[in-house]
Amino acid sequence: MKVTLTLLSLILYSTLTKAQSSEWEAILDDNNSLLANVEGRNTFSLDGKWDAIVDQQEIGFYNYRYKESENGWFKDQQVQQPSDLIEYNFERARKLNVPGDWNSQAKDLLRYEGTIWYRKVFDYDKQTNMRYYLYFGAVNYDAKVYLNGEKVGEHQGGFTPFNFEVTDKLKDGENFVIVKVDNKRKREALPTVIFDWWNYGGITRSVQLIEAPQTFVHNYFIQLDPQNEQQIKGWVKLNGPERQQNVKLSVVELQVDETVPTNAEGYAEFTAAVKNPTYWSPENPKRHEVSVEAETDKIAEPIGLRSIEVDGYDILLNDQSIFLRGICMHEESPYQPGRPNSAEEARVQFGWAQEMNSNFLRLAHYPHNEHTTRTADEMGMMIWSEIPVYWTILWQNQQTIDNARQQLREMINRDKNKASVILWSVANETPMEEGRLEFISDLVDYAKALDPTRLLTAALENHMTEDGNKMIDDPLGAKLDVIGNNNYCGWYQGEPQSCDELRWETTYEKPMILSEFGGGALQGYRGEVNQRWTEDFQAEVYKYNIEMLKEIPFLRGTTPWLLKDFLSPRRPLVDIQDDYNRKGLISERGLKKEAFYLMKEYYEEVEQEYEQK
Ligand code: GCB
Repeated sequence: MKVTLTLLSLILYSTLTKAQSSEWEAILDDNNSLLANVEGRNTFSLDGKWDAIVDQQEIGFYNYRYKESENGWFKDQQVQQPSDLIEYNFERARKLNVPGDWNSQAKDLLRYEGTIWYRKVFDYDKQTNMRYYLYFGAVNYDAKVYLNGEKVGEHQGGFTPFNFEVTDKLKDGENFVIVKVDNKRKREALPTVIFDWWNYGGITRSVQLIEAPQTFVHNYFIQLDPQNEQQIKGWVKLNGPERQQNVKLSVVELQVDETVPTNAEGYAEFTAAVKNPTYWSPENPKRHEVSVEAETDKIAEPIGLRSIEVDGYDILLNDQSIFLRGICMHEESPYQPGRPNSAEEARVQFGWAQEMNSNFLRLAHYPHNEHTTRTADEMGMMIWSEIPVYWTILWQNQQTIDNARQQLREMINRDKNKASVILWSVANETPMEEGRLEFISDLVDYAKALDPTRLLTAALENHMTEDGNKMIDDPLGAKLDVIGNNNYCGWYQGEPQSCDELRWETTYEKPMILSEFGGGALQGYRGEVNQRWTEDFQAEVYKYNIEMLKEIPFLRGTTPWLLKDFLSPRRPLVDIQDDYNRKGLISERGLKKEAFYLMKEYYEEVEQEYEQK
């Protein structure tokens, strides 16, 4: 284990710690900032059938002068007087499952982009001495939330969780939540108007009412100290009237029993020695039960301890040089279109990846369901998690900048205690436009300040040198720990058979992950190796790309594009694509294509090579 600290890293570390606490300070001061570890709390599920009104022109929100209406509209269940004109009725409305995208629940909603009003009526036994938060795992894209007719808040961004305190608005007895969900694509949004996946709308992840004592453990960050692998390090934040308390951090298995006093803001930092812990790894995804116990609240969570760092071209997990044998994955159910919603579905797809000898997943192109990252923790899959800064974002628009920071913050906040997540990615295939470098650099700095325990990456583009080599010299590379790069030799560029001759250069002495490569095939369609869309053509693309990979000296991981065919409106070719991006190694019905086995074989070789190191 590395224990030597240079002066430089000490200075850097203390600067980082300061930056870290100040960035977190603003977040933690916000009463509605994300609660850590929802799974570990007392919750009341609001999942199930919700009443849903499709409102294409947003008549429930704007009046006929296109002004936001103050008076009732769809945020209320009904207007009071029988003589009133009422043109909506939640009772008789269609029902939609929550969690769930609306597109896969009804034929007429498959391509719907607009507003749907959701309502859930529920009975609740409210306790007078408790506090309550309404928690949404994710709503795509714009959510306006009302409880018992009063607005509790809104949120933009389709893939991250959010919560609002509703203690004052929640009633003992019958309550109703109404959510206006709008998934219209917008130029200033993240992602913007064009992207290569289905724009699944709706309340796509679970909704829960969280119960907490008056003063409760709002948030905590507990990880192995990146500077000392014999110690855990972090902070805890209480919320409520009694913020100054003694908080006990314990990990029974590791004989950790540390009590720290919180300050007037309810905040305390801690470090605690851990005696020879079993480190989390894909081979042994060991997690330790960690409990955070304040005088008024207690919460526990299994947390894995591992280190992740770079050294020149190497990526070190627990000080061992590793190769990330990965695969990209969109968030779609294993056997049908639509957003998945269970750990079982994550397990099926991880099972496929592991069968291919993978130890790593790139969760494209947005933060996936928490089932996925939690399952990764359990099953020992390392994770690349990214925000949808994809293609051509409005780099200089303040609203876009703020929203990117918000989505990044929410992604990190939710998964910061998960050992599986080793890489945060801040962008995918972004063009060299004005404002782009500043925009993404700021995100890298922000992510580093929030989380100094993980590595930062982005999927960059490359260009050809005069000698016909591939060159990565994107100035953004200077900010990153690991260089991601997407390259489709044999599919978008050149013949498959030319790919093994391609040579790679980079100006950075950093590890590279080939974060996308591959080609499309319709499963079961066989033919010649030069016949596009056959499994044979796809296999040929993989065969020669794999030969190319073996010659890249700074390559430390690959995530081919991708595990499974997925729905995308950009793929209309009849009888071949039929709205599916066909670059999966597995079809949308779960059937493997030839190229799957080539990757499996390649990863087996790499695994053996790295075991011998
Ligand atoms: C890419 C994008 C990915 C697309 C893929 C493709 O470079 O990052 O989102 O789906 O190419 O299939 O073209």
